[in-house]
Amino acid sequence: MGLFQKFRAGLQKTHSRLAHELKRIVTRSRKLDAAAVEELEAALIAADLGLATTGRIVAAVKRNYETQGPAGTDVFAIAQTEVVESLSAERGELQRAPQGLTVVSIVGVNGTGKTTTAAKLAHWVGTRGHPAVLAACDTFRAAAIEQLKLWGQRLQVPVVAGGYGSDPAAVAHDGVVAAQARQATYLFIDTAGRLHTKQNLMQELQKLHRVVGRKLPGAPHEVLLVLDATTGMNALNQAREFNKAVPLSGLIVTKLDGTSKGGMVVAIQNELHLPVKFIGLGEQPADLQPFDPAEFAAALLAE
Ligand SMILES: Nc1nc2c(ncn2[C@@H]2O[C@H](COP(=O)(O)OP(=O)(O)OP(=O)(O)O)[C@@H](O)[C@H]2O)c(=O)[nH]1
Ligand SMILES: [Mg+2]
Repeated sequence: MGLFQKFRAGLQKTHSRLAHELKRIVTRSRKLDAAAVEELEAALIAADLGLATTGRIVAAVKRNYETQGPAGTDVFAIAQTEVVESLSAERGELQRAPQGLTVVSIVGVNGTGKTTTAAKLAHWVGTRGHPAVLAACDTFRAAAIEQLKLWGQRLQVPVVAGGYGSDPAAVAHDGVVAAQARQATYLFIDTAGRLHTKQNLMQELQKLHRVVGRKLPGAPHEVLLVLDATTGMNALNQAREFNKAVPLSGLIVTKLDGTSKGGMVVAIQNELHLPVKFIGLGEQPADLQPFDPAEFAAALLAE
């Protein structure tokens, strides 16, 4: 399956609802009267595209209509262009240290998809010729270590783990040592789910990053916050608060296959000025994909 098809399949819920609405509005109101403009606005906001991007799309549609009339106004194409433009400010590639090991810390609130995403990322870089190691730094939740080990077995990625209740920073430290010994390109650190309001847990995360940085200057090279798309705009607040405690380098939005509000990716990137680096479109390893604004916009807004 090509990237567009993957995005298309994963964004099906958002796409079918949004496209259906847009089609209904344009076919019913060829004149684009005030009521139609309002409906257009409502449909875009319902997909969680956010006020800024919605405003851009509506303004562009109006402008186009005034200069070219209904025949020249392709709402789908205009919306695609505006979505791509509003996403183009941030660069979304997974970083790579200038030399040696690249350490990527995966953080977020409970259940957003951190463990699955860490495993999928290890697989993703592995298929591109970059060996990875996983560090099981969720030493808190029952079965969290086994869950990551199982992924490691399934994807043939080595997993560094300690015991339950052990210090996550110590496991991360051991992860760096093991990854360097194996000459791995990437170390993905799976951290425990935590609420941004729990100060002691945020401090634990800061300590983990400090310890890793002491072992390998420059690390962690990426701190990626995993957000669950089905939580909608709650994710925005999570991201703001996490970013205050541990500076983030990017976002990963998971479970886009489970929501009709996939436009939240656009709103969140615009609000936070943090790049969305990957998106999760399902539970299989290949369902994690690098975020490509053009493919995303095309899949979201195909007619
Ligand atoms: N449909 C869908 N499910 C996903 C996606 N990403 C993760 N999941 C599922 O979400 C559930 C939680 O995933 P985990 O990786 O365990 O989440 P976590 O953030 O590590 O959870 P905690 O460690 O408990 O905080 C699992 O059932 C995953 O299969 C996705 O992109 N799409
Ligand atoms: Mg987990």
